[in-house]
Amino acid sequence: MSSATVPSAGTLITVAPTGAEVAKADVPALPVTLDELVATAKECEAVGAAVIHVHVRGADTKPTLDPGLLRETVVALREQTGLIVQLSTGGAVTDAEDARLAVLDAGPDMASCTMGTVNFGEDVFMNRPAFIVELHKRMRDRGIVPEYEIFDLGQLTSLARLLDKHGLPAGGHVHVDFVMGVPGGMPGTTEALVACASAVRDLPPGTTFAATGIGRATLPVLLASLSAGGHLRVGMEDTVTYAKGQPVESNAQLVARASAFARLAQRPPYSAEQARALLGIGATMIKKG
Ligand code: KMH
Ligand code: ZN
Repeated sequence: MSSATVPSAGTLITVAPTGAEVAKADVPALPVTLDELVATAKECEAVGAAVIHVHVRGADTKPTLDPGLLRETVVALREQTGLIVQLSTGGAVTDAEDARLAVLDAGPDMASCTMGTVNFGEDVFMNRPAFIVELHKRMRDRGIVPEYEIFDLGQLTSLARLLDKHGLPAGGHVHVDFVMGVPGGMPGTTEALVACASAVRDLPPGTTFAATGIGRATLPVLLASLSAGGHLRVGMEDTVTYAKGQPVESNAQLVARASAFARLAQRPPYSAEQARALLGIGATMIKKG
């Protein structure tokens, strides 16, 4: 067994509270204002989240990459929580590359970096090779730790090629997130997760992975990831249904369930401090307080 597949003693839980696809009008519990986002972040930290994956919404509740709002959001989350702040560079499928690259100017601890183009329902989530290289390099230049988002098995091969050619990310640690069950990407099944977890062996030693399942794939993916030694991402970006016919009440409800499963698996949630050590996020980053 390579070091990449040795289960961690604890579980890194990331909350993805908002995303760019769910409409506030359809899901009133979705956090869209800065106050709602900070309140959600505090609740989720209290029940076991260590990382927050952030998409912001404008005053019209629609997704935006407004640079001022992104900066304000990073500052507010740093001031009011101890969470690791990960900004989405994926944005919405309609966002331009320049605006997605400019997300890094907000100075987050982490940012997402999707490893390939994928069909996304009826849309296309575009990630050209040259764009990925630019994201990877700019993050390293600024000391921002990437979370490589993997929507399909072959994207892990693309990541191996990227790292071979352009070197390791800031902090030297590689962390990937399998986003499973997007219509157009890989399915949210145990078999697909095992295939991805096995392919992690082709990445640098010590590479860690998390997984999230979209919609009804949430629970199968959560359980498969825990049993395969992986970490977890949950949140209303990925599912707005807690159980059949039962809408999610809050992001904290999803984080609390993930924490409970992690404890049952005897891999309790990592604190944000433990997560910083795991992910290679510098101690010099501004922290709460
Ligand atoms: N909203 C999706 C098109 C990311 O955050 O980096 C892209 C996404 C991935 O959510
Ligand atoms: Zn996202």
